[in-house]
Amino acid sequence: MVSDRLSKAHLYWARQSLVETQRRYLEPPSEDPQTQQLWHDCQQQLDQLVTKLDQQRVRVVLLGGVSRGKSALINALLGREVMTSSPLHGVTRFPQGVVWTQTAGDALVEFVDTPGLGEADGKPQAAAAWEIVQTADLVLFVGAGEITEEEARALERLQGLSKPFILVFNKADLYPDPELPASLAAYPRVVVAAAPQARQVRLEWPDGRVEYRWETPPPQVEELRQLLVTLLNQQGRSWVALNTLTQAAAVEADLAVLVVAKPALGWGLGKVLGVLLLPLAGLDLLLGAAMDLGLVRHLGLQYQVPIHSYRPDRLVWALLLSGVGLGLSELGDLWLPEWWGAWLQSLVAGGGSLWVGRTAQTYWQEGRGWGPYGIRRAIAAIERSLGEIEVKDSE
Ligand SMILES: Nc1nc2c(ncn2[C@@H]2O[C@H](COP(=O)(O)OP(=O)(O)OP(=O)(O)O)[C@@H](O)[C@H]2O)c(=O)[nH]1
Ligand SMILES: [Mg+2]
Repeated sequence: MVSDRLSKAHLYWARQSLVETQRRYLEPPSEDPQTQQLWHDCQQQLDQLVTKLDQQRVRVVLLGGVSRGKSALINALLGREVMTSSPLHGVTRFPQGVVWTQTAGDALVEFVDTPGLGEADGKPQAAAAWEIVQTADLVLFVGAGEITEEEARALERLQGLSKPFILVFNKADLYPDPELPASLAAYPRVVVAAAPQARQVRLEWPDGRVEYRWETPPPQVEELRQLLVTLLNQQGRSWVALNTLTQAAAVEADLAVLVVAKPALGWGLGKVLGVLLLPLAGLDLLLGAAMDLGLVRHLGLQYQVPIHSYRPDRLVWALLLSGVGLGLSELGDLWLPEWWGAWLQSLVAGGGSLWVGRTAQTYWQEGRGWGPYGIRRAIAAIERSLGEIEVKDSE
């Protein structure tokens, strides 16, 4: 678990990373109106993500099958009836958010209720629920009793999203000891009763009268509430940072394809001509190395990315092997007829340039995410410092 200071640092890092990304794509990459429109949309999305970060609001989305008590759980956590909860199936039709004014801690939290999954003819509702899950910083998956096949599929999909989530087993009054499939044993889970059923109690008075009354027990959500208070205040901001960066990475991927480096034929052609014309093998090698390095730098300038430490080995190997290949081809002069040797050298020189160019392109492209304040680098670092969610056993 991270401290709240580290969590704030994550938020700061994510913000810098977003601003840096926006700066990197400050100008539309071409005059083409379609490209300009796409660029504009992406910039707008990044603006929205920066605003989301600045609000520091942790979004907790409740997801689960119909009638599992998602809406009732929000009401129980808030201590007031905000969401409509009813025995009818499919009561919640659209995602709906409400801010949680906590008594402890200073993280701003928003609960989002979603339509139940698996309602007959409820495809658009389920799609809306999954769409909102994409924006969640934490997901509470609400089940009650045995996990159905539909719920197991939803959980599998949720696991694939790599978002923090907690399994909440509701209706503890009906299912006090819910069975958990082995595949989910590693996930944090809490058992609650958001709206326990009224039960009949028998009262015996001193005068011998016996009375039967219906009593509704209070909700049992304290364990979950405590867990949320602790988690959200300590690492809620890290989750916001992580989730915003993940969304920004998708936007950046869209932006990245708009910027295509112009083919740098000059460097390859210069190298081939030089190798053909220069009389000494040593000069060929020097020129080859200079041209390869020039090509790498030229591409780097086009992508406007600083030198970075993510997988430089591939580039170093490409440069080395291009040089070694050229060196070996020079030996062809010893046993090939004169012009054949020259052809071999120019072929190897050109091939080397092509390879170095391709590898450099990948290196610089990846550098956008992995360089200083790169989105990928920030995501990896935050993920490393965030631990698993721990739920202490109350027994
Ligand atoms: N026995 C029992 N019933 C509960 C509990 N929590 C909720 N319910 C009942 O379950 C029913 C469904 O609750 P909702 O809150 O509407 O469930 P939901 O998951 O929001 O349902 P949809 O919006 O239709 O998907 C209601 O009748 C609730 O009173 C609980 O802890 N115990
Ligand atoms: Mg509901």
